[in-house]
Amino acid sequence: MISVDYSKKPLVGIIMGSSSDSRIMKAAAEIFDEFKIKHEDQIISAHRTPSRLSEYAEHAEKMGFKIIIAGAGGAAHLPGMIASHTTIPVIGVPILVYNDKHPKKADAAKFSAFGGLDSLLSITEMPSGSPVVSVGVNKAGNAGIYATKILANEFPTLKKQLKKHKSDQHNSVMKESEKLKKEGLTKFTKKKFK
Ligand code: RP5
Repeated sequence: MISVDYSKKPLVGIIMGSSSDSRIMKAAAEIFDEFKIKHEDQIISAHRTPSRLSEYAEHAEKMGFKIIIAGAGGAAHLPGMIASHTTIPVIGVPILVYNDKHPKKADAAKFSAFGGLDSLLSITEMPSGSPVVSVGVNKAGNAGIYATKILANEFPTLKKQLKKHKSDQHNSVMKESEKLKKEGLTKFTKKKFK
């Protein structure tokens, strides 16, 4: 019997290494908002607030989170470190660092030196026995959809909504394709990317 109301009790924790990541991570929140899944969002830095890692993991377990979505850029230890503190499955979001929080600092690069590959490898190359799954660089929205799919195993309403989400995507591609066919590639592209 299902007793939890996922629209009232947060079953997902979204965390990120810095406020710089929030513009990317908001795509996950937008998916949850669309599906009316309550989520709790926090900043936890694996490097700047290391003591919060175990505290947060304990908090997540107490709250009964079923999934944690963790986004980080650069060295990106957050997803792996949280995963090492808890049995709750973690979805990592590698972030192509914006780092424009300190625009006046001489060494403030807008993007990480390795264009997000650094965080992708850091998240996916966890040692055997301590897994974290990862979406693509900056693909926080996919993390949201994936988490919704996991929750849908338990909540049939979400499964229905996901099916609709899929058919909406199908219809939107069909609509664009019709337009492209009617207008021809040259006119279509000129209008779309003017
Ligand atoms: C990482 O360093 C964060 O996840 C963020 O992507 C990056 C830059 O953070 P700030 O220096 O802008 O706070 O730990």
